[in-house]
Amino acid sequence: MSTDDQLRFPDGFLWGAATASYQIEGGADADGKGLSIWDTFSHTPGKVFHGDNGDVACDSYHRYGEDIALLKRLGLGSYRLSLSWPRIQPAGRGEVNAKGLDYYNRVIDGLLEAGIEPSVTLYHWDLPQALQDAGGWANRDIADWFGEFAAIAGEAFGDRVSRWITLNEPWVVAHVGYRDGRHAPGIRDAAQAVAANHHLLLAHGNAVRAVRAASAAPVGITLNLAVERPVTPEAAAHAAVLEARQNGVYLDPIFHGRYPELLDGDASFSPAAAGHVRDGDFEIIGAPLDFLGVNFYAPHYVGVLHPDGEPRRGETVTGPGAVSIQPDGLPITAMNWLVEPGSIRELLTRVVAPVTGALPVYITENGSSWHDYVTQDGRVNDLERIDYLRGHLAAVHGAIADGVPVKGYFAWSLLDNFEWAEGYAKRFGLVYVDFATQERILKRSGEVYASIVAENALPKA
Ligand code: PNW
Repeated sequence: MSTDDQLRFPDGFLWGAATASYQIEGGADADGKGLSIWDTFSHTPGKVFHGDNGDVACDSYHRYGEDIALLKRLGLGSYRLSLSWPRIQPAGRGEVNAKGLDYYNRVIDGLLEAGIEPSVTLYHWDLPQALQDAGGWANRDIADWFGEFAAIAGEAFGDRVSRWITLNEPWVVAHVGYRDGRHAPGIRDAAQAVAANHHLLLAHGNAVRAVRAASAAPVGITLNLAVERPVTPEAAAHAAVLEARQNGVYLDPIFHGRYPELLDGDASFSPAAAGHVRDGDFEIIGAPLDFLGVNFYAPHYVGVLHPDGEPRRGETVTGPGAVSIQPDGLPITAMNWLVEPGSIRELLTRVVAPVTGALPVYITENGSSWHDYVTQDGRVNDLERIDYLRGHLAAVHGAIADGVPVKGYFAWSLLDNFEWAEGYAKRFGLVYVDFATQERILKRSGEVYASIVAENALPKA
């Protein structure tokens, strides 16, 4: 698999890039689209850095042809895009907006013409506002609403989509949207968050069944899984609880038909303890999958809170008696996230593979944000992103060598875009976007990625 000077990836390894509807499309009220919770949230003063919103974003609603040309220039085998639910069902239930379906038909057909496989995420956070008005993910009925939406998408696109992802990062939806309120809908309520956790899983299970009824393409879910590293032996118990709260509450129901034992009795983190589980739920949630999608950016370091109850410099309290720590000596991205490539190999070998076994795994997102700028010669010399990319790909290669069946890698992101609560201030793209002119400039990292993709190998250098 490897020669002296390069790390070769397996034949057929799938190379891609990812985006999400609200982060790139714009066209916020074009052609009958309904409001999403991100339209509402981003237009609420104080919620998003600089008051930014996704009204225009990368204008991909109109410029998708340019985006497809960029994917082709990168030589990618697949594009991971998401569907805007309120573009297709403006009220979230019932009536279907034909013009919304038409947009995705144009994108999907354009990708196929360019020889690029569409990998479609059904839900990447832009919930129809009308459904939030009915309780959103905290209302159990959403499992049926989402099943209906998945059936519509399956029937419309199922003949041409190459793989389906039901949900993107349900942990972020429940935890960041309903528990700490940093994302739409901006709710701070542990009871709603733990309900959302369970309803997201039921919705996922219903969607698996609905798309399978309409499409032969493989189906999976994308989870953002945590690597919690204890900095002392005493911190190990805290690390295990934090991993159960983020990983176990999704992996265990999907793959083992139960919530994590470690959280038994904790009604603010275990949907079982909170009384949300009904007979038959785990049969729905455990619908067999064709792959697991994994998003990964950075590990966390966990320590024990000082006995005086005061977090020390660089520490943040993350649970009873537990703190997260920024260890010395590791680079930190513009998001304040640590750079430590070996952690993605640890994730795949220690966290993922013991649960998923022979099931194919795709890295559906991995990438980094830096303070990119255009130099006088019109280039973007994002050397930090190149280091991050090479380091993480080498570590993914290592996990494959360890026996983890990783079948593909999607860089986050194709384009600089609307980075949620951070607005346009945080750039993750392989392509720089000038948001004043919509000019797109391939960064040096994009050139490097294109050569890795063309070689199906990473130079060891
Ligand atoms: C993921 N957090 O988001 C998403 O899937 C992308 O849409 C996003 O742009 C990307 O990673 C980079 O942030 C996350 O606050 C956003 O814990 C925030 C958190 C986690 C993931």
